[in-house]
Amino acid sequence: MAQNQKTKLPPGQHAASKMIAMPPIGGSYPELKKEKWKLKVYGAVENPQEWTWDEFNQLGQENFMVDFHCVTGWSKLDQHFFGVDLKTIMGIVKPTPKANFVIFESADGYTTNIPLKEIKENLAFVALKMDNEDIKTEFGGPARSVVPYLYAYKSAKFLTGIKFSKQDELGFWEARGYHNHADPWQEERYSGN
Ligand SMILES: Nc1nc2c(c(=O)[nH]1)N[C@H]1C(S)=C(S)[C@@H](COP(=O)(O)O)O[C@H]1N2
Ligand SMILES: [Mo]
Repeated sequence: MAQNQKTKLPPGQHAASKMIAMPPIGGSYPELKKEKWKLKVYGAVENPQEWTWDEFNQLGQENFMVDFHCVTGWSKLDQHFFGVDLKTIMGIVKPTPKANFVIFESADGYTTNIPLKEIKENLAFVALKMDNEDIKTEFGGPARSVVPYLYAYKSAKFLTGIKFSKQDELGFWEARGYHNHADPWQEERYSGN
């Protein structure tokens, strides 16, 4: 497919030919079997949910082709995912007026935070397939969030919870010096810039 990659590559990034699995924060991969996996969506919402794998797979699913920018410098352009749009999820759980932030929670203890206003205005989804296959453990399977308009540390692997929160809660890397906003086009890599 012909494309002008330059216009898709944020400053300071280089194009990688494929996704690179970054080791999880704890060092070891959580064992998450689909049969036991659940996604809890809770907090400031009218209809909290705890979906099983089968239930979650019955929600409307879509294909996504997105660019994925890792803060360490590589970008995978045009990466295919298949999954459930956050807008579909929010249409069911219905965040209340008290909800200001979305906190993504992972089985390895990882968390990341994004303002709800931005989630409403940008693409964000829960991926269940990558390149038409189940998401491999090293890439965060069985389900991961993907928020392509921000650096990849805002995309939680091994996703098990989505909390709608009144207050901001710094995530794992956000609390350790990474930029709380993480816009790759503004090179918001570290807090303080
Ligand atoms: N649960 C979990 N999610 C995570 C991480 C992690 O350690 N644990 N690392 C983050 C970081 S820093 C990056 S760059 C991306 C890497 O995703 P990849 O391994 O699919 O490239 O996952 C993000 N999500
Ligand atoms: Mo990262």
